[in-house]
Amino acid sequence: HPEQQYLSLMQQVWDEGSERSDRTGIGTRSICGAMLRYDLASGAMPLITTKRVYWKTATRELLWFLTGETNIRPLVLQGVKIWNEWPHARYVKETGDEIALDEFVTRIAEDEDFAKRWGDLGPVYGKQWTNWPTYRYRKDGLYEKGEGINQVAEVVESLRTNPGSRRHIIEGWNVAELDRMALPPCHKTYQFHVAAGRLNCLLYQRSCDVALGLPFNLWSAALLTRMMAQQTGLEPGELVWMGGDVHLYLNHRHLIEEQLSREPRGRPSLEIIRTRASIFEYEIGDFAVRDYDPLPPIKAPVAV
Ligand code: UFP
Repeated sequence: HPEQQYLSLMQQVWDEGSERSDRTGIGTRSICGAMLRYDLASGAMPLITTKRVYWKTATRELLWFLTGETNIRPLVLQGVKIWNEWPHARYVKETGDEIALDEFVTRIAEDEDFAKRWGDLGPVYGKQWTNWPTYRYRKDGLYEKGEGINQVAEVVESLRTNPGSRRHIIEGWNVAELDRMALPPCHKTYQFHVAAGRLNCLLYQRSCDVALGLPFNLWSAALLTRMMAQQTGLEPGELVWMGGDVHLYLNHRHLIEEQLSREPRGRPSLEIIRTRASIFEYEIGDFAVRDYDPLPPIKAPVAV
C-alpha cells in the first residue's frame, strides 16, 4: 500500500532520529533528508487512512493561499482554525491583553476592523505565490516598487506554452520578507515537470512535523498538482515529496505508537467535479473524495 512509505518514515524518524531541542521547547527526534513518491494516476491521492485527515480544512487553506489572502479572517469565517494561534500570540504580546484564544477568534469573525489590524500573518504563502514583490532600480541608484509577480499564473502559462521547461517553480522563501512572516514557509518550493503528457510535482519542505503536518502537506501538494493538471490539460503524474528537517515531537509518542499499530485501508481518490476557467476560481464544493474510510482521528497537541 502506498501509505506504507509514510508509516515507514514515521518509524524511521522515531527509531533513528537524533534527539534535539527545538524552537518550540518541546524537543524532537529528527533526521536530515527524506523522500516519498506517490503516483496520482486515476485520481489516487496520498490521503492518510491510518487516522482521519481533515482534507476539507487543508483544501480550504490551499484555496485561501490561491486568493492571495494572508489574513486569517476568511478561514475563521469557514471554521478553519489552523492559523489562529499566531495572530492571537502576537496580539497578547503587543497589547498585554490576556484575551483567550476563542474570544480573540470571535472578535476576528465579528469585527472587520479588528481583523484588519490583528488577523494578518504577514507576507506568507498567499502573498508570495500570487504577488511576489519586485523592485525597479532607477538611474539615480534608488529603487521603487514594481508590479508583483503571480508565480502560480506564470507556471500555469509556462506549463501550457513551454512544458519542457525546467523552470516551473513556485517559491515561498522570500528571504527579504521572512522576518515579517508569522511562520517562514515550510512547504517552500514546488517544481513541476511534464513528461509523457503527465504532470509531476516535486515539493521541497524544509521542516516537517511528520505526525501532524505531513498528512496535510501531502494532501495539499497533490491537490495543487491535480488543479494544475486540470488547468493545463495534462494527466496527473507523480508527487515527489522531499523533506529537510524531518521530525517527530517527543510529546506525540501516543499518536505514533497508535498509528504505527494500524494498517492502511482502501485507496482514496479525488474527483474534481467541475473545471474552472482559471486556477484561482475553484471552490470547496468542486472537490469530492471517494473511498475514504479512515481509522479514527488521533488527537495530539500542535507545537506552536
Ligand atoms: N509544519 C509542518 N508543515 C506545515 C507547517 C508547519 O510540518 O505546513 F506550516 C511544522 C514543522 C515544524 C513547525 O515542526 O511546524 C514549524 O517550525 P519551524 O519554523 O521552527 O521549522
